[in-house]
Amino acid sequence: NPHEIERVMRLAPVIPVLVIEDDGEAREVAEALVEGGLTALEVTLRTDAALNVIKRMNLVKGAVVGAGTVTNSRELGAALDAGAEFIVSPGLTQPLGEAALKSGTPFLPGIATAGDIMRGMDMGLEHFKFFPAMAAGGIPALKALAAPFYKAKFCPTGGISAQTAPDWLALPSVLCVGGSWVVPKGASPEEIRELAKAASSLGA
Ligand code: 3PG
Ligand code: 3PY
Repeated sequence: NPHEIERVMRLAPVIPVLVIEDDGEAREVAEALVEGGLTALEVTLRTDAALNVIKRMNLVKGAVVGAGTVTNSRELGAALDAGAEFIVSPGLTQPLGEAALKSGTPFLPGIATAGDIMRGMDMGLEHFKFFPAMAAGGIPALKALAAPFYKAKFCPTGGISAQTAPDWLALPSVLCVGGSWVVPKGASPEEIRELAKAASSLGA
């Protein structure tokens, strides 16, 4: 059920956007994030290791592992075969939207304009990633878009930091934010756990 994405969006205030090159690190990164309170994990399909990362993170108790950067139905199929429990895309095309709905997997497509939202609503979707959140106009842009589409719920992602996340989370249309800041390149599991802890208490 595509609306089950709302359950994923409500697991924690922040969905870490993960770009992991080495699947040997997957397990300890996921464990650190879950220990810190972030349980919805978005593994982007931007590295050769990504599908193996999804498989390995799925072995971590409490982790709800999704795939990000899913841009077409071929990638959707690969992500689902790897065990992705939700699907995130930077945008929304008709072929991807239809394939995602047919799969029944919780689906969070990216939108940046009123037309994007209308295309999603035509498909019965009400939950969207606002991407790229800062570059597409930041909080004023999302507020303006959320006014006419008052039923829509958003996960802004792109250029959001620990410092700016609380302002986004204060918007009634925002259920969570996405960001890469909780897993900086080269960070140790301890550092990731601390960043996750701070992120999981935002907006509380
Ligand atoms: C991305 O595309 O990598 C995500 O939007 C995360 O962006 P960020 O690095 O700005 O958080
Ligand atoms: C994605 O990679 O899925 C995005 O939407 C950008 O973070």
